[in-house]
Amino acid sequence: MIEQTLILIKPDGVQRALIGKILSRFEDAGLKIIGMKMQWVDEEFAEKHYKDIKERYDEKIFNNLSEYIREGPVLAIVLEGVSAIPIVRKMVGSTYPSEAQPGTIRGDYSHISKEHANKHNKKVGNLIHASADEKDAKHEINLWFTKEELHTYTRTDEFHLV
Ligand code: IDP
Ligand code: MG
Repeated sequence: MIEQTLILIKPDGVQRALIGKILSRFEDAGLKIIGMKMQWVDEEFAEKHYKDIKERYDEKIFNNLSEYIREGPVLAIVLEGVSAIPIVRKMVGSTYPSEAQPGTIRGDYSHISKEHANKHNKKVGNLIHASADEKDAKHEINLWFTKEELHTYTRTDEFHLV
């Protein structure tokens, strides 16, 4: 099934100049970029984007995450492709860089551990966000993009992808 999913290159990914490398991986895997913008996140927007995090984690982790995502501009991208949601999650890798497999974006470009981050109240600088499932993807795409900001076009290699 053709799916759409939202990714964010978080402030550390932008500041470390990893935008090109990260986007290449998705383009190379045949995922189509159908929307893209650079934006600062404010507190209210962070809460909307991470609406379930307060229930899943404690207040301290949420505040830390909210600060992290507001450290600098983020790049928001909508990717489209067959089974895009789970494929992109696999390419992104585990939440905690120290646990993320080599070959994944988080595994290849970051290494902080959850324990270290929590002990020193540091961010888990894991470079990228990706929608977890269909419900989150829908919510996040609607939050970040209007219909007019999402584009339809054909990639020249598209016949290889189906
Ligand atoms: P995900 O980004 O892999 O989907 P989630 O559990 O949805 O992981 O958590 C959202 C974000 O919250 C993570 O990407 C990370 O930046 C931050 N986070 C998660 N757990 C911790 C933690 O234990 N300490 C600090 N930050 C955390
Ligand atoms: Mg998540």
